[in-house]
Amino acid sequence: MKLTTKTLLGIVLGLIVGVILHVYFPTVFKPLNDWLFAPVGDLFIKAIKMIVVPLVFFSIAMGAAGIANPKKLGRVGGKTVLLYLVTTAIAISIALLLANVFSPGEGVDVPTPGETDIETAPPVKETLMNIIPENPVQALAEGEMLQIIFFALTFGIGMAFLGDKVQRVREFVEQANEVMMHLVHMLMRVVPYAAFALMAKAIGEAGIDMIGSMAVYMITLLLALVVHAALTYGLFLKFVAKISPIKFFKTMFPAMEVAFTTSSSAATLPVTMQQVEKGLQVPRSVTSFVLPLGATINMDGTSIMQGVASIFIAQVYGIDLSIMQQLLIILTATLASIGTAAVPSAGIVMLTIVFPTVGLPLEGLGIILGVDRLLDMSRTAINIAGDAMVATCVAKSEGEEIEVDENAGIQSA
Ligand code: DAS
Repeated sequence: MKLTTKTLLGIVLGLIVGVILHVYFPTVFKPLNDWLFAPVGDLFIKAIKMIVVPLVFFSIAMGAAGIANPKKLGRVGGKTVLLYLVTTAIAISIALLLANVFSPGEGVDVPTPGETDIETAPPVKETLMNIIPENPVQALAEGEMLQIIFFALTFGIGMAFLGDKVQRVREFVEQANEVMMHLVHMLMRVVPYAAFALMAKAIGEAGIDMIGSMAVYMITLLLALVVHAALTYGLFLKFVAKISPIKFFKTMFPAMEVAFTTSSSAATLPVTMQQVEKGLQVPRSVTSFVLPLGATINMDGTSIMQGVASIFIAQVYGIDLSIMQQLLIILTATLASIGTAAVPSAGIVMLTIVFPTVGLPLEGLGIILGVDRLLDMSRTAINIAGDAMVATCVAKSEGEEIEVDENAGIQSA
């Protein structure tokens, strides 16, 4: 049975068990939660925490090394990275705006886990002042995520500038990154069981209201994805690439379909390239750099999930996030997108960077994990659409003629 199907089954069973226990057998729920649901959920969260520090370091160092060398980056690369970071920041801003408007987490009250509360999060100014780690080893040991990101970015930039002189270091980082991505893949195989336990725990604790809150969370996220694609991409396509957004999305639909079904930008890359080159007439000289880079470091859909999820979990635990903290979410999620692997559910793992930065308990992952598989499919489709949009804008800015041929490339099924 496919992982997606198994996860869906885990979600539905968790929902049913949670409702039955909460409504009819509350006395039975507590021991079951103490001995089954909570331990399974805690072990899964601990496994994510185990892999996130090396995963973030190696993936962000790899991402930075791929973009940082001005000699290689050049004009096209500079424009590409700038557009990727700008559209990601816009994506998160849209996510935070809609999440504050729809307030998906209002109305349910889940007890904040004992050892984590908002007071432990340092003030934003202090966090930003401490972004440069005085002792990178200590930062890695203590899981200081923003410091790890900064160190990984500088390490990757150093690798890029030294080029072939540090080929063996680069190979080590590449292989270590492969290992960490495989661990993510292995960890995701237990998602169906973790989703069942965490869903039963969440519904058993918060009751039926939680189902409604999760529905609002999903709707808010999906709406933010649509607004970002229609508004942000629509405006860039119309006024920068000077092509019809409707024709763009019709041409990219086959690639978005593959992204939706695979939940992997990396697996979709060959189809993305085919559609952008044949359907949008973007030359290989642009696609060969912009699209593989985008699949690695540009994930607007993922950043939207991280923005909406942060507000949702803060509201569920009754934590008020200041505007400054929400701005810190934009910075952290934008930087985290550089390191998010282009594989299924990678975005949920990278939430372990965003949450601690603003003092949100990682246990909140358990509340959204259950429904994440469905949302991963949608956000991955937006991730690749963003890559294609930037490739089109960069090609146009380089003087290439963009003629949309909707009938070229793979026809949608
Ligand atoms: N599934 C990831 C991708 O391939 C995105 C994510 O997990 O958020 O783009």
